[in-house]
Amino acid sequence: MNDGEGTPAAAGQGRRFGPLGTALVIIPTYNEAENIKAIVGRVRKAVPEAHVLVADDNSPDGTGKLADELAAGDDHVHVLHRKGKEGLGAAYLAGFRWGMEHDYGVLIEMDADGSHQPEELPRLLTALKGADLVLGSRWVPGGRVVNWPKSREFISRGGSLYSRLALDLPLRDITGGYRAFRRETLEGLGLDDVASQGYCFQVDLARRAIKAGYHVVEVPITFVERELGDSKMSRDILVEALWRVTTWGVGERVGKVLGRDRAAGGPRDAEASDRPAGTPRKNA
Ligand SMILES: Nc1nc2c(ncn2[C@@H]2O[C@H](COP(=O)(O)OP(=O)(O)O)[C@@H](O)[C@H]2O)c(=O)[nH]1
Ligand SMILES: [Mg+2]
Repeated sequence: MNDGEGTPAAAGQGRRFGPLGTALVIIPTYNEAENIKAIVGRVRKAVPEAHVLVADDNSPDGTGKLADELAAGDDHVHVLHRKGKEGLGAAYLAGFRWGMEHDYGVLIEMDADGSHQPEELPRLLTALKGADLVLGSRWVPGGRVVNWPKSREFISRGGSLYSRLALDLPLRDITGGYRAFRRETLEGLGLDDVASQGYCFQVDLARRAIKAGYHVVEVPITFVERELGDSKMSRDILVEALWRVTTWGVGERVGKVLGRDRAAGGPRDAEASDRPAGTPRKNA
């Protein structure tokens, strides 16, 4: 069923999509000295025409310096040095901004630890030819995780299910961080007011894309648990995700009820939520 073209998760089929521009693979890093060289090398081999941006939060273990060495020997590798640890979301937002300023047509999110296999990038890019946003998905048929403790799988599956139900999203893997965006999609998501971090950042972007009517496709991936270095997952990251997703979900429900009440009082208000599914807010 899943042939690499992906599972459509939202309306939008039949639309014509423009050609993909040059891709920028953004790799956020915090203490990934043991992984950075291998992962950049694998990306360069898997998609030689793509560029890489390492967004490093001044890692104490010298990841940024190692990235500089890679960049010095390869004009397709770039480094964004940030002041200090500000979380995954902030690093991605800075990376997106850098990529858009430098005119890349595709912006890709990928972890440094090997969990997201660069060898799967061509499949994500193929799917993006017919989509606004492609999510690498562990929880669609064909997707899987390797070497993940049951506890992590439970948290991840539970987080996606909770987000799916609370926010009414037609997606299976909502917290994953292996994604390919067309730049027009990112431009249409209103990133200026994104405050979420960690997993919540990924839920936030997926939610914005679906609500804006973009065509989002999930492509099965094999997620491999890191062998080197430590996870930065923390209790705070989980609590933030739970708190924000619940707040968004309640807010949406309240908004719907109030909208319905107002609509009952006059047709003008009903119009506001009447954009047909699959019509992007911005033409992507
Ligand atoms: N720049 C930056 N990168 C981060 C930060 N936190 C995590 N990362 C990176 O984000 C990616 C995913 O983090 P990881 O610890 O593997 O999370 P896990 O896969 O959920 O356990 C890795 O490449 C990390 O180095 C941060 O605060 N700043
Ligand atoms: Mg990881």
